[in-house]
Amino acid sequence: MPAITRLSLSLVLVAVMAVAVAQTTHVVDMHITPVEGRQTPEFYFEPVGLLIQPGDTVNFVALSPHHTATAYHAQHVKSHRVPDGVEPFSSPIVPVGEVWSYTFTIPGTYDIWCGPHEHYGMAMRIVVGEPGGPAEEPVTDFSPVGVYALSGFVLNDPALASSEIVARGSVSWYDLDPASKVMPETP
Ligand SMILES: [Cu+2]
Repeated sequence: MPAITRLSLSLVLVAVMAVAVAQTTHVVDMHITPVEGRQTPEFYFEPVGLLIQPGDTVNFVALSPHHTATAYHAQHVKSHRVPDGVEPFSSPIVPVGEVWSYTFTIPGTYDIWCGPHEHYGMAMRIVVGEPGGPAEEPVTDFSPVGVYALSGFVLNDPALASSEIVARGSVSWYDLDPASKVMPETP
């Protein structure tokens, strides 16, 4: 093989390896944690806010039963809170101890919810590359077919602003205002 061709091939291989190394796998745990003095436990993703890069994969790990990781997509629910061009996606109910993986390719802001626990505030935000898209708008319609109940308060928490997610890289459930995790009293 001529030297020049060997050199080109080496450069291509180095480029391919660099891309492979650049793709990171992140972990998001799906929790249920009892709260002292309250009948209802907390249902949450940890971290609840995460910055990743296009091409990165997130492993959603079920540490407790009956969780899904589901995009707020107009083909699932009324609320559309993923960037333009993203296909609807959802895990099945992830068995305890198992993992469901999704690779994010399109940049922007993604809001994700858990099918069985949206009512209890189990929602999260992932920024892929840089913020953008409909999830940049605050939740205003607390609809039974949209961003329902406590999940709307969680997604509106100042710590989940995408600028905060970009600045911190990762936002813990425990970084949120406790007031965002409790249903307001209904008269
Ligand atoms: Cu859940």
